[in-house]
Amino acid sequence: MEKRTFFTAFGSIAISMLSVVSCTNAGNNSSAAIKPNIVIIYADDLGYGDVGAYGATRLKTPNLDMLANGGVRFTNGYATSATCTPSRYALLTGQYPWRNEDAKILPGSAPLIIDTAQMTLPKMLKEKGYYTGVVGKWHLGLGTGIVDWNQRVSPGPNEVGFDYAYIMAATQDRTPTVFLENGLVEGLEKDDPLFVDYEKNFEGEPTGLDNAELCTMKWHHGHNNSIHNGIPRIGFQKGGKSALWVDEDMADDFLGKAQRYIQENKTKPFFLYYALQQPHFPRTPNQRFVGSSGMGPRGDAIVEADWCVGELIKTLETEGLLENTLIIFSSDNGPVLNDGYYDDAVEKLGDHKPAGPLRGGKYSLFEAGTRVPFMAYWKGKIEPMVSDAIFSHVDLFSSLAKLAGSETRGPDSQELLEVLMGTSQQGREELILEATSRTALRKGDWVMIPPYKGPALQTQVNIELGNSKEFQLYNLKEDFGQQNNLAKSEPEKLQEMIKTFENIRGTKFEEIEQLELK
Ligand code: NG6
Ligand code: CA
Repeated sequence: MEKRTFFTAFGSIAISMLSVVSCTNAGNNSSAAIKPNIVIIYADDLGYGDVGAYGATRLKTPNLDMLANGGVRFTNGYATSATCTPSRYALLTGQYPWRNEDAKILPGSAPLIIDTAQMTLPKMLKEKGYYTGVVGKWHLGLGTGIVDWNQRVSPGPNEVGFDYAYIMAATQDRTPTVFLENGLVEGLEKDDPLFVDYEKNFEGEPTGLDNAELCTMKWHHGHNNSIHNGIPRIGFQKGGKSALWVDEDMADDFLGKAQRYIQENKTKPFFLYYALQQPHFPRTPNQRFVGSSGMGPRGDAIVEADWCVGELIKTLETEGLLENTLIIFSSDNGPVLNDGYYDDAVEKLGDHKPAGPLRGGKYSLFEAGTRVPFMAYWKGKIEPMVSDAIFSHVDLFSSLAKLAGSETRGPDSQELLEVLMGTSQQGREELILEATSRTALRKGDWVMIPPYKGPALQTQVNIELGNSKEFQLYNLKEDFGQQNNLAKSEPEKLQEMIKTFENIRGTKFEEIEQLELK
């Protein structure tokens, strides 16, 4: 009776209390009721062997190890390409990069290579109610041709699905050496406009080639155009002095923006693509990290990147978001020591193996080109485990779509959410690997690399590219380091692999070869 009276008298209050209770439950009960935040942290040129959890011993990466050991640590996680632009293109579009002939390493003046009509990862997430942001390295082109850096630069990240964008246009070694916030060069003053050119220098401007006395970092190959901060770059630029970045502060700049993005958007589901610039050239760790690895700037930059990841995790924790955030960490391609400057990476390497036990490195069709550290961490939701399933970054599109409740799928992207979450080990059956426009096939335990002309060794970077006059066939289960070419002793397997390769590529090998070597 009393109860009835209560409900009659306070009917509306009782109802609103009930809805408060159900909301709170939804908040605690992460994925089923509310959408988790998604953070993709993407390092630049970090190798399979550069992380403690993947076997590095001299190099300490406690925060990456926490993600790897507390989540799913993939041993067969792949970037789609052995270089940056194509890998990032596939990550954001769910499409293999070799389907787009513009998806190659781009100059800082290149137009945007993602069609603004194309479906993208951030667009798809936006449709499902996510706020979307990118902080860090872009390298997918900006504008439509001739860019005026003194106006809003468009189309760019905002036009392909990002609500917020704080980026460097291309790479740290390329002009323009400025940040853009939602298309506008940050800190630019009207009376000192910024100009960029990749063909010719601006009259009177010093270059690495002619003005070695102005360079504090010495170039080894390439990297001898405009000088900023004592570092000669690829590409020419003039003016925009107030907007030029300080290389040693770049990690702090990006981290600060990423943290602010999280703090400002914590009440809605958000997606953050945090694209670290380390350990790509030029390696300019902040003074706080100089000497921290004992391996010179490359090691120090990795220690710095690891610290950035730790700080970002702390922010998620402080904001009470860690249990409702899926964190994915990986790298856009494999490692390189000397990519164009003298910086002691080779001299101070000691016994550290950036590629771990894998053959090759950045630019290579061998495994170290594309197989990278890759882990998925979600506190309280993902059980710690090691997964040997094959998972490519191109699969993140469809897998995250499933997580966000979207039916949209990427053209080459397999929906492998359970694999990502560690509840299944059924990964991809096969995968096309790409390195500087050459392609190969991974299928099951096997890798087939078709014959390619061109040098076997890229001498300047000292990396085996995977080129050979012969077909190459490796069984990764028995031969992790790809030392025994079984193409001659396993002719049936070879034929099967060629057939699968041609089927996926949609063209005969001979035509592919001509296409890529012209
Ligand atoms: C190469 C650069 C290299 C690096 C790379 C892009 C020369 C000689 N080499 O052309 O230093 O910038 O492009 O790297 O210029 S990536 O990780 O962004 O793909
Ligand atoms: Ca890269």
